Amino acid sequence: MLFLSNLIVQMSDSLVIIPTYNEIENIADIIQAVFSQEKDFHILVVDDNSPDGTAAEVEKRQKTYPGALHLERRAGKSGLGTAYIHGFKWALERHYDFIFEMDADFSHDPKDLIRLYNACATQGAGMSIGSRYSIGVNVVNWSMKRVLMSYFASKYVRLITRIPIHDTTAGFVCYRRHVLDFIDLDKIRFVGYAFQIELKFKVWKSGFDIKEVSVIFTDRSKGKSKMSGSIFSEAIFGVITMKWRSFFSKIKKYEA
Ligand SMILES: Nc1nc2c(ncn2[C@@H]2O[C@H](COP(=O)(O)OP(=O)(O)O)[C@@H](O)[C@H]2O)c(=O)[nH]1
Ligand SMILES: [Mg+2]
Repeated sequence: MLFLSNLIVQMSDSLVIIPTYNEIENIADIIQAVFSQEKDFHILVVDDNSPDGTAAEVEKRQKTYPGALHLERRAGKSGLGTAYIHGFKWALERHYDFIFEMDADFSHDPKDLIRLYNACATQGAGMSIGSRYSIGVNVVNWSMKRVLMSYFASKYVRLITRIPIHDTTAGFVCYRRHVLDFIDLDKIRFVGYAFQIELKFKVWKSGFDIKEVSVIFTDRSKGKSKMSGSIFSEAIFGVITMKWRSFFSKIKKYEA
């Protein structure tokens, strides 16, 4: 029976990628929360050798979730963007059809995973985005300064790029496999919020349908944010560079 239940677990079509750096206070709970959802999701944690032992905590739990909880360890802190690229490639080498981005810190509610999944699986989107700004501003516990920065950064990106998305820096996302397969992941250049913008821009320019699903984003209650001034300015200046480049090298359209 155990064998049978393992087989069932191993057959999930969905992989949730969680990048981690010093998330020891959150990692066990977030794993548990994802595995408590009604739909079976698999998890890949991409840890950058967190000094607090996040990876060891994941390893401990792998025995409880054989075949469903995966861990990739990288040598050192190399940024969220490259952690996701690593995770996407890992997922594409396997059978997953729906590939998710999610933070470890409960800012993204695991209950919304199924809503993102449905937007792709039943409503035909190539990419769905857990959006803070599609209906008003759905952010809880951030300082007013950070809400304003994030909100106006999103507006700014929309203005420069013309991308029809309200939350352009969102990091709660579901992709259909063929979308990530089509995008040239080796050409993604940015690391922080700019990485999130760049991917959305390329997916949109390639002609895929993107759906925003309204979610409530809650600031972390445990652990520390890794957001920094340099990540923010990468986004602000990166958008201009990205737009400029797009005039010279056209992004290929996907043909189904
Ligand atoms: N692997 C990896 N994960 C990272 C890195 N920087 C941030 N993260 C993770 O990415 C997620 C979002 O980071 P967070 O600090 O919460 O950013 P914020 O939500 O913008 O304040 C969390 O799960 C972090 O642990 C990194 O350099 N490498
Ligand atoms: Mg966070």
